[in-house]
Amino acid sequence: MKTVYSPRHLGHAGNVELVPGAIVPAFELPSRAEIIKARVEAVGLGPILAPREHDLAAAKRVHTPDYVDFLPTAYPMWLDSGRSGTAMAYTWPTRGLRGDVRPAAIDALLGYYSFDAGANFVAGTWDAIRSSFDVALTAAELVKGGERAAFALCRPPGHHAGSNFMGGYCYINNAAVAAQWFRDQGARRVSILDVDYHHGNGTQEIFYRRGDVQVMNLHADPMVEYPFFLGHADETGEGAGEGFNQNYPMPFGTDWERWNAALEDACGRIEAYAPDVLVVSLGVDTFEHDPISRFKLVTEDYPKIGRRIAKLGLPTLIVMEGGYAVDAIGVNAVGVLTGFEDS
Ligand code: Q9C
Ligand code: ZN
Repeated sequence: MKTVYSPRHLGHAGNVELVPGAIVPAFELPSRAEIIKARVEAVGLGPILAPREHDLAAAKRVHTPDYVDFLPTAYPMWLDSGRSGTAMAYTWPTRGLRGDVRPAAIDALLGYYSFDAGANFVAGTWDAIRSSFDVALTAAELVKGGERAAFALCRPPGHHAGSNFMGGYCYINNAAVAAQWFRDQGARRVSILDVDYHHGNGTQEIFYRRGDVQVMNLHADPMVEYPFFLGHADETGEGAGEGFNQNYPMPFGTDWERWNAALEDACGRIEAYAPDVLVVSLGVDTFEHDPISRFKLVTEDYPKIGRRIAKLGLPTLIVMEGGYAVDAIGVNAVGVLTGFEDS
């Protein structure tokens, strides 16, 4: 399997995030992608390719143009306003406020275009976002060109980013962009399988009213886990999308047996939908030792995920999302890929 990777993610570094009661170094670290890349090399998964640059028009097929255009301006605006360090939102147009008037100040725009304080900017953030987008589309091209599968080693991740909002370390929704790109290239139906620990609220929002992109989401119950406000089992799509969104919220402590039952059900629905191509949002924050998560998958489980996905027999684009147990992230993420290759 070929991997697409860019070192331009490295500038997205030194970020901070809010945890209850404190501002701490962000869990979403540059070393995550470096350790995955090193593991790809160590196991000899296949060649590692640099991305080709793609027009941002492909991002504007799933995000609003004003949102995409805001992203490269965010940090320059932050600097122009006399600040340095991390640009972070602190106010949001929630219920009772005007969400229909785009404000002028960067302080307000950061909140206008986000649902939490988790997608922050430092000097290299836009370049990393841009490279992550290029990585996803370059890997998608490999799959379109006939590869059985390709691995987009995206950083930053994407699945919390919706049509006009960022959040949860995500800015451009790489998996959604790629799914839409496959459609625009002639795929009739695309399935997205999101196995990240957190619900992929952005991906769900983008495709919720569409029947041409099926979205399957396995994640911790949003009653008790981030992103909290979406990801319940009764969210099955709307209008033309009715029946094409499926959520599998699971309790803290979920282990392989329970998680695998959800995976089996999701795979059955994908088989019934019979898509032309599969996009996997691959998070390995389901790992028992993940510092911000509460599932109990073990290292030996990850190749089993890859084997089950391979059994679908579909052209498959695997897009990197979350996973914060840095020491194990390479073995776990690449374990999915070698499991796929072995079957
Ligand atoms: N800092 C992904 O896995 N955690 N995003 C909020 C307070 C947000 C995870 C806890 C976790 C976002 C792509
Ligand atoms: Zn996650």
